[in-house]
Amino acid sequence: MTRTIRTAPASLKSKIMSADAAASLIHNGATLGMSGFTGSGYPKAVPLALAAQIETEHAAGNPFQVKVWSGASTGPELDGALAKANGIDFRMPYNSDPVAREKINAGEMNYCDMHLSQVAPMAWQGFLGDLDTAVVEISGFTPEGDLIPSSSVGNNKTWLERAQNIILEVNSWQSDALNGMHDIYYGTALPPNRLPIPLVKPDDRIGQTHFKVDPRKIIAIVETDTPDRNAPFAKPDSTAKAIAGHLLEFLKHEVNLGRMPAALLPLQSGVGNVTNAVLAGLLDSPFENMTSFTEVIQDGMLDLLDAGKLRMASATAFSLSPEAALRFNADAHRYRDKLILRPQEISNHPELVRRLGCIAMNGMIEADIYGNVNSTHVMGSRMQNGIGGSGDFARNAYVSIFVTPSTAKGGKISAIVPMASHVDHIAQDVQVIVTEQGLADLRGLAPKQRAMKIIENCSHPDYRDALRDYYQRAQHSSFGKHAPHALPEALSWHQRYIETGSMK
Ligand code: 0RQ
Repeated sequence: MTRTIRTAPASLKSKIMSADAAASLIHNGATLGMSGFTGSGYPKAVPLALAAQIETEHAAGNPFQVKVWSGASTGPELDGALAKANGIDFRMPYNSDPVAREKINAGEMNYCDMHLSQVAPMAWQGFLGDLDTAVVEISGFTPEGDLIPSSSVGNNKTWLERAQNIILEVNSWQSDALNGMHDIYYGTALPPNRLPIPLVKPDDRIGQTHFKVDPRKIIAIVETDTPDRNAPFAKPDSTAKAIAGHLLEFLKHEVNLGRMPAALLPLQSGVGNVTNAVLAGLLDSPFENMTSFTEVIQDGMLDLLDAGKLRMASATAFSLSPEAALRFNADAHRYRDKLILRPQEISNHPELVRRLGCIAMNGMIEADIYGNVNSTHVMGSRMQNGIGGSGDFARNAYVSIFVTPSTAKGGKISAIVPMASHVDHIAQDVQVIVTEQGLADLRGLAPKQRAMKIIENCSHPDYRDALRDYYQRAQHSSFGKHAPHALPEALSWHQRYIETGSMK
């Protein structure tokens, strides 16, 4: 194992500068490829300095905006600060920052929400345009001048290769033990030269531990010592525990019927409190020797590793609470051999998700009575976060599961609606729906059979009669009787919420 060094090799020492000096190398209109995925491994100093610079330019009456590409969500020092400064003209492929969300929903920021596995290939295909500067956090250099990745890999390999210039932030807050944890695969190519990806088990290593970089492209190195965003998880409440309980019963049932091995299949778990609660539920389950092939490593996965329930996890990033991040940093050498971080085009690759047979578990905004799922657009028009990796996994999983409380906003919204106000996951990609009310196994069912299960098993009692009533009437009035709908009443629930603040 090569030794981690925090400081730049002698040949790059002249590139070390302040964040302000590095930010001044970024020009109005630039396209920036930022590191960062679910609040980990994003640059923290240069974006803040750039935001201040943008505010100064705006105060002087000068236009200044940039295009920001990333892995997924970043942190307040990046998306928050740049959005607040009105500094982002275009953002892709995922955002969860509240300030940026408001700008997007006010129609003031162009946002291109993409499947996370498709970002790097699309950058190589040229559809996204040129990349001016990569701004990438690393945890150090090797003595040979290669880059030791940080707490997320995301699209960094692609940004480092595609960008004309590179600004590096070397963050000494990141654990030394990250060195050796990553698996950076350099074998991707565009058709007609694309080859099978040689990964057949979640723990296979198919690449190298460090990023290659052309040192001539490095224009600045900034030293930082700042924690990742690390949002806390809520303690599982009774709703989350009930959802986890239904899901665990389902998995036990699948094993008993011989449809899944006793160690299950590689788990993919989306972000959020409910999916974290499911991981907590697995602690007390009979499953041993589990693996995970997923996007993010959450608190629940560290617990499963500690308990010896999870053998290993493959992801592209950490997404830990502040306490879990401290726990990881204090003991990172122990976790290192059980965790692999890969580029997101590999962690989320449809070929691999399908080959490994992942159990995909993702959150959602709403589902309709036929099982179409909306993960992104509240009331059909307001962007919450983005599709993230849910589509990469849902379409290709061995079994695709969506979880949600049956109501939102204190019961004023039903998560089961007559017709989804926006569809991210078509009914064919949605095999199981779970709420605290129960579980609907939709595999092999026709639309009308699905509707009965979803209404009876998953909807909240406050809305169940109204859903039954809608469905009955739709069967009489519908143009076609395959998946009956009463139009335009189908979306009247959403309109009622917009007009009165409640779907009731
Ligand atoms: O809003 O924060 O203003 O109160 O949505 O909802 O219940 O806390 O649930 O954290 O699991 O998020 C779909 C957003 C669920 C998430 C979504 C409101 C609710 C609250 C959050 P407030 P909860 P979660 C891998 C997979 C897409 C990306 C993905 C998500 C807020 O799971 O972004 O799957 N998924 N990635 O009040 C109106 C409804 C609502 C609603 C919830 N029906 N109507 N508002 N909310 N349901 C990870 C990555 O790809 C990085």
